[in-house]
Amino acid sequence: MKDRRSFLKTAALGAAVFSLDSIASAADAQAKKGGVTGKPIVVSTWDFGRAANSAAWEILKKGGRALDAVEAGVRVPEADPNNHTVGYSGYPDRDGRVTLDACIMDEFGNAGSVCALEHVTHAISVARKVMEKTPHVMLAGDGALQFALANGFEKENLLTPEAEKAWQEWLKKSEYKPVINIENKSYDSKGATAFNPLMLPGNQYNHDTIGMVAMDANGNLSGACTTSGMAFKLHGRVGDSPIIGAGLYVDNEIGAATSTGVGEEVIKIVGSHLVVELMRQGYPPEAACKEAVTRIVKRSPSKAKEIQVGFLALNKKGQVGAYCLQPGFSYAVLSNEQNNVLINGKSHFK
Ligand code: SD4
Repeated sequence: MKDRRSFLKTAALGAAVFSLDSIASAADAQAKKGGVTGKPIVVSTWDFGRAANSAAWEILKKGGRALDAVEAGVRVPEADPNNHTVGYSGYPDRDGRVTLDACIMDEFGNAGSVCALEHVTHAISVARKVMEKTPHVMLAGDGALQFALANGFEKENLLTPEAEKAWQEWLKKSEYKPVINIENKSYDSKGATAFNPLMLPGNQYNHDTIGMVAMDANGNLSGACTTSGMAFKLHGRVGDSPIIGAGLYVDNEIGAATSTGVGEEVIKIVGSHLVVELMRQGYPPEAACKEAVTRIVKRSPSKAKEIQVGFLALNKKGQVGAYCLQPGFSYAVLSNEQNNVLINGKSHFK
């Protein structure tokens, strides 16, 4: 049997020599060290994940279903006017239109999704309705809006004055560079070198998508992911967040994973599905996320240096792990043992 240290060494040599034996012992070692956080448990991306976790916990602590918890959880940042990367007050696309992407998945493998949805704050709840009320998985654009309005959602203006102002500012140069923030480089004294609205000093939330996965007291898993996508993107651009397997994946036998960052890179490796499949092979959550990040680096080493991508995973044992490209990716964990702690994910680049 190998200990955790030798497992990590083996892992560094690459997946080819990543024996299942070493993976299993690493998971056991993590469990012995208290890495198992048990059930119920909810985890979500970024610092705003804490408020979202608290809402989800209200349901989980009463023995409620993980699906209800993740929906309630991500509705918090969706409604937050100070959050410009999710839901209401999200930064618009380059035409000034706020378009939302979201998806949800339950313990039965059911899935629902909306992409490029306008005028409805709670894209996640529309995604859930798609899952529960239609034979489809995904509705897009006008069709998604039409469906939402037919199902009782109100038409709203999501573009707040603050977000509009940032867009107007961007229009002055209209530089088409919808880069994602790289957190540690966000607030140097000279400001960002390239204009990046997500880096504006004083912007309370320079973070991105909320991805949340949870396990309820019955041991069932669900997940939700919702975003306004990249600021000032091309109209019609859709990221990874509403794509089942890319931005989110749940397999109730194995675990669940979600992602944040530059969606194009996540889509190309079908990131969240990859993480869950790696966990099926025995990888602990962090190692699975790390391998997914490594694939992005291998595919496009120079691009990987410029962008942020983070994965967050929860396995059926209640173990949590994450890994990202750049330092600064945080995630929040709430369970009976973990009091909504904010953890900094380990990163590929230091
Ligand atoms: C997207 N993944 O639209 C989302 C945005 C995001 O960190 O998560 N940014 O590509």
